Amino acid sequence: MSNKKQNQLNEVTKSNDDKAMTTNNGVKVSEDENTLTVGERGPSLLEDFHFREKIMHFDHERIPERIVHARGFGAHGEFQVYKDLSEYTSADFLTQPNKTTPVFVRFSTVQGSKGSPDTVRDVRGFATKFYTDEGIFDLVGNDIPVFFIQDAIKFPDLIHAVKPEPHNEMPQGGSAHDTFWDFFAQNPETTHTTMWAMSDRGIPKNFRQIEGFGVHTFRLVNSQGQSHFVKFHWKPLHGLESLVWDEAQILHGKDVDFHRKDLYESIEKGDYPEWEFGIQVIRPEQEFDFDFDILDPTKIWPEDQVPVQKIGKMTLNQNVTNVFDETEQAAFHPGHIVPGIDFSNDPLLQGRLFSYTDTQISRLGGPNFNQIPINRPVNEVHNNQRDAMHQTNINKGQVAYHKNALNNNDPHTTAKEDGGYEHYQEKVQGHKIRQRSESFKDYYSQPKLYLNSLSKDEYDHTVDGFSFEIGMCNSIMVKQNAVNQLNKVDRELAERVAKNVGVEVPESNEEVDSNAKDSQLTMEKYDIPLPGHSVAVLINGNIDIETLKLYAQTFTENKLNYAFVGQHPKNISESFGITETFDTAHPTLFDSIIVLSDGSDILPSVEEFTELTYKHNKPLILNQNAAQALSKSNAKISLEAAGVFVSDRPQTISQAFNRARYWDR
Ligand code: HDE
Repeated sequence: MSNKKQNQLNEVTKSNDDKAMTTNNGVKVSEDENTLTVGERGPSLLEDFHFREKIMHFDHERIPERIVHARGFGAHGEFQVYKDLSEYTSADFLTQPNKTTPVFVRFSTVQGSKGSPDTVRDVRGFATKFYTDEGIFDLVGNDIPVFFIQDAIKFPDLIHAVKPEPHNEMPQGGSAHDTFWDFFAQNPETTHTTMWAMSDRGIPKNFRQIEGFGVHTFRLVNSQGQSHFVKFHWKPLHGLESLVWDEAQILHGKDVDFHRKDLYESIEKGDYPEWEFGIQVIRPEQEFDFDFDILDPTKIWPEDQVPVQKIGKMTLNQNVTNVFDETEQAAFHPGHIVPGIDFSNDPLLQGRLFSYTDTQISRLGGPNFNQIPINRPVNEVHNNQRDAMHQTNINKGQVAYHKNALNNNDPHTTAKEDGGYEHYQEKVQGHKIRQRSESFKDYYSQPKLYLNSLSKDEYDHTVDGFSFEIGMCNSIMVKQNAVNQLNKVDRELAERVAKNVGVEVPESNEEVDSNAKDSQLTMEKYDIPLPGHSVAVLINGNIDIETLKLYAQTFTENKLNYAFVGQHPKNISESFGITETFDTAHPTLFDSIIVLSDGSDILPSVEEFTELTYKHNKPLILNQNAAQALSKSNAKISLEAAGVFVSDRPQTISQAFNRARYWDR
């Protein structure tokens, strides 16, 4: 994190080291084990102020969780723009390549409550707070570039449909239930985003390897007042990866913290997650040049038509000191923008501009949430707002109004030329109506574009995603209606899902007649770098320390994470040993395995580990002994299959692990 925000946080960071315990009023505490009672076995006394204060504070430790995106994890970092973008914007942090802007990012799931598993099938929130010198810019985005609905007035309906059903509060952390799929079928604008969520994008491998999208169309405005329409993107420098659904489900139990742990540990180790910041730009005169409406948040701007320009880089390089104080109290808001950035008329964005401040008032207990350290801008704040719950400033002076003569009219306003925020002066005319624009009503072309652009494996996984989720519904009517919707996009998808969930294939083929593709929609466009890959080395029998050292050295050279997994924990040398056993380690927690055997029979746990790694299409390296023994065992694997390497050389990792999954196994 860069200095400015760090210094500000340091000022309020408290350590207990070498400190005497006190009450909140600063009185030193002499005893913290027993309440004040009359005699050893007598009743407790109300005058025990230390006890009452301690319990009272504890009773109020929790605050309401976020109504959506309750489950999340954050980290600090910094952002730097590559070049001066003053052609498009006057924003100081986008025009000064020498400047480092502190950021705080919170990743989240949407549906589940605060304690729900990380690896559920869901959209992921990707919210970034830029602490710029001109105030806070929050980019409150997701890892999927489109949203389920087009108008903010439908948000409560969407969320009521996807959240656990009210009569039994099930299911937790997922959309595989009747009300979501009923909403899907009755509200066709949901089709595009649902297509993404049912594909591999819905089950990301971790937070480091997701893309991020501002979703809405914003404006960039330059110092001459010229505006361009823009969409914001985050492109991960660690590639894009997903889980396999079976693996994700096992992880719900094996490690509910799978994603947050990965982020936390990567940062602790110094393997800092990084993204490039990108913009797609549409000139004002091009607004109506496309076969979609650029204000419709259920549409992408296909990158083959409007390429993403990479304009900067973000690095997350510091974990929080306290998750509640920072991550839980972080208050993001799409309405937090700075000079040089403005809104479009996207009706979903416009509604969000009300919701986020409103929700913080009940979640964070009043309108002064901006004074909480994580929410404070790094530049100074001066205005005439006063009082209210949890005021932590001491506001000096007699005057708290504008305009005034008593205080020289301070705090004074600032002209646009000197950095005052002025809204883009868009000319708007019309009748007051409640009506969806006709240009928003093509619900199916872009879902078809998405499906056409997937690889065969990605397409098959999407069929599986729909089949699981719709298959989990109880109502035959809901299942049939959902499949009828799919039939309006893609006949094959509808036929396969109908068969898998046991409903009728719709009579007529209503699919979108288009083979159009976009090259940037498949996840396979990214290479997967070796650093950060995690491998479990399974020790079957006695493997000499020199061999293990050789493997460890190769892993370290290539920045891999690794664990030696054996039957019992054992310190082989001072610096390393068998750190994990077959009881604590699990194949879903690693990206790949290497099996080293001394020629003895394969242990049942090694066999199980190997089979599951194989089933989840991950790379396997077997030494000659292990390969021989496994071929004689009952393990359900084929040594000839893709991604199974027989080798005694640690260097085989660079060949074996350059693909995350061998779908063609
Ligand atoms: Fe949100 N959303 N949202 N949302 N959203 C919230 O704000 C809301 C939408 C997103 O890590 C809430 O502080 C409405 C789109 C993220 O703290 C709430 C509408 C996108 C986060 C809220 C939307 C998002 C939220 C809940 C429709 C992607 C988590 C707690 C008009 C572009 C931020 C809170 C964090 C959180 C309302 C739609 C992303 C209730 C009314 C579209 C990443 O204010």
